[in-house]
Amino acid sequence: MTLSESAIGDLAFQALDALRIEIPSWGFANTGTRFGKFVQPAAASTIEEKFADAAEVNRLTGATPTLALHVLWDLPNGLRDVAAVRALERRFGIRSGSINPTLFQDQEYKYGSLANPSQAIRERALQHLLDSIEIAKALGARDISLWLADGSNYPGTQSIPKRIGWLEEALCAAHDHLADDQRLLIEYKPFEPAFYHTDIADWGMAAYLAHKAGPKACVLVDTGHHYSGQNIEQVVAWLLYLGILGGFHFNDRRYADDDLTLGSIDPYQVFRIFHELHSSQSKESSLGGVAYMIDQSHNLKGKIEAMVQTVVTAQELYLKAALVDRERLADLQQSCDLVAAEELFRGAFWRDVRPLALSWRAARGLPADPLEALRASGYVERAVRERGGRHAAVSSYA
Ligand code: PSV
Ligand code: MN
Repeated sequence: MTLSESAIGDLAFQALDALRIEIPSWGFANTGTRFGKFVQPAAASTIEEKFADAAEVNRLTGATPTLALHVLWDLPNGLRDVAAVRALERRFGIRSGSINPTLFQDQEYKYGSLANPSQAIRERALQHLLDSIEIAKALGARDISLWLADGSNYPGTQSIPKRIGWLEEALCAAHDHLADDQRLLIEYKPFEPAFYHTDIADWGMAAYLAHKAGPKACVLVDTGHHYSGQNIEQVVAWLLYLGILGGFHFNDRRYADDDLTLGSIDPYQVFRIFHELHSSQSKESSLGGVAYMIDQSHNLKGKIEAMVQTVVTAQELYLKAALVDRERLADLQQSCDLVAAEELFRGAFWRDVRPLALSWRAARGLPADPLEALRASGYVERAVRERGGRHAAVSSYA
């Protein structure tokens, strides 16, 4: 390593000061698998409770000032709920983050939303997307994060090219509706709930649609939305190179969209993704920077605990990647000194950055050990007492 200790300290503080991660409102609510829900007594069931939980995570980690909202789950009355959300923002010191249109749960969407063969249903879905953009404007939220469950289950049952055309139309209309400083983030997913074809299945399709929609549209990478073995950091490097990476939904996975806590299965992959972000000459997308968001749903771990664990893991892995000696690495890459290059890279991954994170927390007035501080605060026990009675046992098997 050629970096001096003081340079390492400065880089570490810069990195941790810069890292802001958005947490999802739905990560605090009761969720489950398609076989049923395991209800947690401390789970949030109102938007007020979700804001309270987000504020607690931010108090403990100092890194999560915004909360992603899903329109039908959090603002079921649309624009009429905006004033109440603004009041919660002031009360809890947490701002609304990305606004996620909910285009997958209504019965009409059985055969798709923006790519449904029925013009009336497509129009209805587009209207929801436009309404979501209006909500984002009213909340001062920059990003509209779009994920569609659209696709089909059986070969020959839908026209793939027609559906591409319908998507293009809708996304262009949505793009026209954005304010100058807003962005449309297009998320892809290879399968689930559609199992034969998904209308936006990979980063290439998302990038094409973003390109067609206009300069304020970019791609959102959900780390769980890839086939096993896919080189996600290469996807990230390409999107950065193209200037079209808008943001992330971070989570970890063993098989598919498992929504596990970040780095729980493969921390090296998260490190490699962060390395690409730190290395990029064009960290900025076409408009604004890359938004780091978490998209997890904790069914077995305590929700707030799991969120804190993920944020702390993200901070540690981001820090490790920030400390890669990139100048030296570039020389080693240039001279094709493979083993030395790999050892430098791996060495940065294995560096114990926890003492650096600890000094950063001390300097910023944050708890030394956020998980321990959560336990000591009694926050979860209070939530159990206040919220527990409201959660009736829910079980379903579909
Ligand atoms: C879909 O699997 C997804 O990743 C999308 O981001 C949704 O908005 C989110 O999960 C919640 O269902
Ligand atoms: Mn997602």
